[in-house]
Parts: sequence; structure tokens; C-alpha cells
Amino acid sequence: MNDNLQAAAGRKTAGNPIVTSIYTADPSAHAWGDGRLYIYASHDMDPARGCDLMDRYHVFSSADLVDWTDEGEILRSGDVAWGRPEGGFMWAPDAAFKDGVYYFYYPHPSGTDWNGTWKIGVATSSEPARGFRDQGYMEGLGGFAMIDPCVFEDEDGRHYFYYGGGGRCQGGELGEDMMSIRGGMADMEGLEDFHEAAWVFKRGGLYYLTYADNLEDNNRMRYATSASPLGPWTYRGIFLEPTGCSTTHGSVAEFKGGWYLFYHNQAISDQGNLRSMCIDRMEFEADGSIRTVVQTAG
Ligand code: FUB
Repeated sequence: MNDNLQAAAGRKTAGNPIVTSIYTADPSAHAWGDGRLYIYASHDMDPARGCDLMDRYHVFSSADLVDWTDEGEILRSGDVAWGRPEGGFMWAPDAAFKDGVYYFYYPHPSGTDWNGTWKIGVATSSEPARGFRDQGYMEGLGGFAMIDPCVFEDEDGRHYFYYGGGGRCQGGELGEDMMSIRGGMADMEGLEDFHEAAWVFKRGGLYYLTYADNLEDNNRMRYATSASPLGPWTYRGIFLEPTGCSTTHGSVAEFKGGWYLFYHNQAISDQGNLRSMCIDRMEFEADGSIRTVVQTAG
């Protein structure tokens, strides 16, 4: 544990960052309906030499967004039979729920050539924060930048899958098995300056796709909206200014009557590969635009 994390550990916080015991990034937030909100996060590892040492995931939950429980580790690279022999590289995940089963989607390379062998793995469990077992990886994806999976459940119970990086994002409808794609993937059109970290949610009948942009060493979050979960998308603007961290990655969830943005910064470590999760309120204009999120500290 480095000195900064040691100093922050145990500090009870209702502010940001929300977890001070370990480094956490890429928060994917879900309210499954049991009165708690769950965050599926990446785990940055010290020393911060890059994103290669990230080899496990933790889940965090809260009933009030103030007191957080570390539910513990749910999966590590050593649990993935098809994974890169050297492990590591467990990057931004997401989760979904259907018919009593929780699905955990995670990007991970399958070979020593980490950059050329990414897959999207799927693990399942009957519980939201423990008992996950790997089920293999998804087939039928486009084969480029297989990172940053996102699953969106529409009000009619259909699930949509998104992923991508390096300027390209694709989406498609998930099949019954939640691992195959029904009818193929398509490029998400209309996203301005897309970098990575796609996230889809719906509010007031409007679909939103949020993502990280390409501002060098200071990514912001932008968004686009559509009348359909698979676009075409209309670009709407920037809603999260730089956090001080070279990457940005966020999710949006409604919980107990409020809308919230979950993202990360480097407030504890001051190092871009040792990140910490944050939450701030989201507010919307009458036309559905997202007001710039105010980043709170401390
Ligand atoms: O955490 C590793 C990578 O950094 C994620 O996959 C990206 O979205 C960025 O946050």
C-alpha cells in the first residue's frame, strides 16, 4: 500500500472518492431492485506502472450512496481458463441481470500478445456480488478494440450490448443466452470524438450513450441521444470536464429518486493508473440535456 492510500484508508467518507481502502476505477453502477446499488469496478494495482497489473474485480454496494460495503473480490485473471497465461489486464467491466442470473462482462486478453488478443469474457452467478464463475467469451463481435463492455436493459426486457475503443463503438442486441448477438453488431453512428467507455441508459423515453473523448491526458465525458437503443445518435455535448486523470470512464444510474454519475479520478494517488471512484449528482434540462456535472471533493 503506498503512503497516500494508507493515509486515506479507513477514512469514512460521504464525499469523493467513495472508496479509500483500495484503488478502484471504471465504475459500472446498477440498482437491481433489492434496495442497494452495486458498483462493478476495475481494481488498479500498485505499483502503477501501467494497466497491466489489473488482475481482479471487486463489487461495492450501498443502500444510501454514503456507506459503502466492499463485497470483496468476484473474479481474478487466474480464474479464467481461456485467459492470458501471464494474467493481468482485467479492464473496465459491466454487469446485467436476467431470469435470476447475474452476468458479469469483462474484457481480458486470451494470449501473451495482450494487445492483439482481447476478448469479452462472461461470468455468471445467482447472486449480485459473489459466486461468479467464468462461462467463456463472447463470439460474433467485430474484432477491434474489444474493451469496455456495456449492457443496457430496455423497459421491454431486451438487452443490448456495446463495446469499443480507439474511435469506434459498436452495439447489438443480446441473444437469449446473454452471450451471443442477435442479428449482428453495428457501428454506433453520430458520436463526436468517441474514445472509449460507452455507457447506455434511458430517461423519459430518450436513450443516452455516454463516453470518454480524446482530449489528450485529460479525457472528458460526452454524450449523445437517440429514439432507439442502437442509434443513430445525435451528439449533445460534454457533461464531465477533466477530472485531473488521464482516463475518464463513467456510468449513470437512477437510485431512490435521484440520478447519479459514477466516475473516477486520481485524487488519492495523483497517478493516472491508481484511480479512485467518485459519485456526483446529475441534473437534466427540460429538453433532456445533461447539465455539466459538478465534481465534489473530500
Ligand atoms: O481501466 C483500464 C482502461 O482505462 C479502461 O478499459 C478504459 O476505459 C480506461 O478507463
